[in-house]
Amino acid sequence: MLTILGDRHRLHHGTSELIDGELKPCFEMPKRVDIIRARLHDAGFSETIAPEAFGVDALRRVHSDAYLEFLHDAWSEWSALGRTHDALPTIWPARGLRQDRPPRTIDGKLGFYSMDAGAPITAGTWQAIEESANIALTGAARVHNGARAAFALCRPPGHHAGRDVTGGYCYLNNAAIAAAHWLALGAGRVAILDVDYHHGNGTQSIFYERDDVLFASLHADPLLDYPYLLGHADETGRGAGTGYNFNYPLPWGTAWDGYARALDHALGKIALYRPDALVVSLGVDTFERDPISRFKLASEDYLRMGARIGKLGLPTLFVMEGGYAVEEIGVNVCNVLAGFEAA
Ligand code: OKP
Ligand code: ZN
Repeated sequence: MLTILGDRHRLHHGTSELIDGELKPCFEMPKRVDIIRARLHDAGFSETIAPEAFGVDALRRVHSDAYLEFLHDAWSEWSALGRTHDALPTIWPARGLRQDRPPRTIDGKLGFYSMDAGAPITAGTWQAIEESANIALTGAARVHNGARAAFALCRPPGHHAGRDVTGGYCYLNNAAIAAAHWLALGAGRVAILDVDYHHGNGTQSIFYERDDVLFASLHADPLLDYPYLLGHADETGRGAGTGYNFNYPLPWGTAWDGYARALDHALGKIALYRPDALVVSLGVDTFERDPISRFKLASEDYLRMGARIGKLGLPTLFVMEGGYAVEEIGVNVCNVLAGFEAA
């Protein structure tokens, strides 16, 4: 399995996030990539390459110009006020507030472009998110050029980021950017399978009215868990996108049997769609000992997950999303890749 990885993710290391009403150390940390890299090496996945630079046009297929400009300039505008700690929003564009007049000052912009306080901006955030997107783009290009599959070791993750909104550790939607690139390279249909514990609200919203990208997501029921405000089963797409969005909200405590039933259903929908390529938003926060999640998948289950995805026989790009049981994240990710290759 070809892996695309880089070092600039290290420039993004948020200090704290709001958990249960307290500021606690960020779960989304550079060590996640270190552990995955070490395990890739031990598991014999030694074919690694650095990302190419794709430029802003590849990002503009998914994100608005104003949002990209905001992300690019946020740290300099924040630090110009003498602030040296992470930039976090203090207001959000909730019901009843205007969505059409971006504020001019940085505190207003942070709120306007955020869904929560889960995506701190630091001095190196732009460099890190730009490289993370380039990692996904390089992976899509490699698979388009004939590789059976690739693993984009993206960090920060991306699936909560919408066209013009950050949230849940996400800034640029790497999986969506990869899918859009595949279409630009000539693919007619791309499917995205999101197996992260949390619903991929950003990815869903980006492609909700389109029939050239099918989105299927297995996740904790949004009535119970983050992101709370999207991911129900009755969200099936709109306009041309009607019938191309599939959500599988699952209860807390879901273990392999219940998970596999939903996964098989999702894989069946993807097979019927006959996509030219598959992007997998690969979160392993479904793991039984994940510190912020409540599913019960065991490490061996990730072999089974990878094998089922591999049986589709599609050109496939795995894009790293979540997974916070840091010591076990490498084993779980490599099990998905090994199961895929064995299928
Ligand atoms: C990002 B990804 C739990 C708070 C959860 C945000 C979680 C973001 C997950 N008490 N905060 O989908 O893995
Ligand atoms: Zn997650």
